[in-house]
Amino acid sequence: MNNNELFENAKKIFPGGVNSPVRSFRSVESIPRFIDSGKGPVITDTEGNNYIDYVLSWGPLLLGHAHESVVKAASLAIEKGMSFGAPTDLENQLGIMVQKFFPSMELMRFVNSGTEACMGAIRVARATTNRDNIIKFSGCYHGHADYLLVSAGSGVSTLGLPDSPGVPQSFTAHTFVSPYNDIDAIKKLMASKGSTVAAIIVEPVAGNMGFMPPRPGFLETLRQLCTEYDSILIFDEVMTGFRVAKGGAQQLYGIKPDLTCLGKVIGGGMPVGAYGGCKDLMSLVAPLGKVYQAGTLSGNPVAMAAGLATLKTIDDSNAFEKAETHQIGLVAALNDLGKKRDIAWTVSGLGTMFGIRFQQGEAYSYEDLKKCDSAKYGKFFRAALANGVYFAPSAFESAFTSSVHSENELNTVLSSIERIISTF
Ligand code: KE4
Repeated sequence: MNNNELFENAKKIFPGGVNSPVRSFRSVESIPRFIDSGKGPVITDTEGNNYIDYVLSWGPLLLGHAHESVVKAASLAIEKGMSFGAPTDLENQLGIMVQKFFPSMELMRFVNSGTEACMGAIRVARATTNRDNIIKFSGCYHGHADYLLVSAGSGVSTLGLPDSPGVPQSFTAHTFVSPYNDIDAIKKLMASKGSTVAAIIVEPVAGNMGFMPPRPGFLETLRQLCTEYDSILIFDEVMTGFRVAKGGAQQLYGIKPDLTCLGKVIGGGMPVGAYGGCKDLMSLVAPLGKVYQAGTLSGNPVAMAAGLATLKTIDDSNAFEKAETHQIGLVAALNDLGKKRDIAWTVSGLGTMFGIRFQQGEAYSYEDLKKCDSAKYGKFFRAALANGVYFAPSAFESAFTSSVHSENELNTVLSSIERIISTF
């Protein structure tokens, strides 16, 4: 069956033919490519077309596709049994590796997704403060829990949804939204509501409204406000963990959140999320405390093995540095090309993630970003894809590099972009 036939079949089974909306290519006016395999920096679709991949499963694959040590570890785990619903040493080993890079996570809980991690963290924050209200920032995405689908980024923005139908008004009544990077706005909101706020949850570097770094002072202000009003500061590092730095944004900016959410890289491509923080807070979680959260496949040994092999490789090699070098080289070269060819785009990045925005100048808020030329991004995406380069199929997403994106890929990508940009 060819790609189009596969997609027609898929649409008879799944809404929009996909199992996650951002994969649908709807916002870039194209149809998704059905992928058959991946190796290193390259994915191959079912028709044998190769693409240099900058989505990398939306961030997890810092080591690229089918990394030898990850495949070997997962295969060995599979041969010993897929799942036990009982503790394994693999969970201990991965937890210790996570704590090595995120020492603020004195106690943690593995779950199966970033969504679950954010849900767990917010439940702990509400329990410890005995408060109901939370604050999130417009354009940030923290998974698809009902009360977080408010002014959310990622697929919600990609598809231009006003937020999701099916979420009762009462479920979002305790969710306040403040503009990202707006220090005065959050100070005002906390001045009026702070004593009722259980938690502020933030993407410390926003990756779900394109790539958007924090303004100087923004994260520090959140830390001060949470301390002042006894609210819990939650860093959602599902995307930024092991991406903006090995120890995430909390290491990069030297700010200690009360709770951290992780996902993506810590599973090495397998479904893993985690939330954690200081012992006092996490001791509230059942069975130690009364905050209930559970999961059949939480800490699944095969997923733990894949995550452990990934973090071990990051720990004892220069994998992260290689991926970072590629990001720096690519972003610089694309900005140079933009200046040389007078392209109205801004390419920016940090660590091993980056964003391409058809808009000039920095974007520091969701409002800024919404002014970008997403139609032009779609045209760029389609042209790049036709030339074997797979960027994020949405202007509201970030892109990622890996340790196996080498000079060779950089040169190939740049010559492809040079070729297509002349058609713009
Ligand atoms: P998951 O439930 O998709 O594992 O994680 C939710 C989540 C939480 N927090 C942040 C900062 C995230 O970026 C995500 C998920 N990211 C999207 C891409 N921006 C996942 C891709 C998708 O939805 O298919």
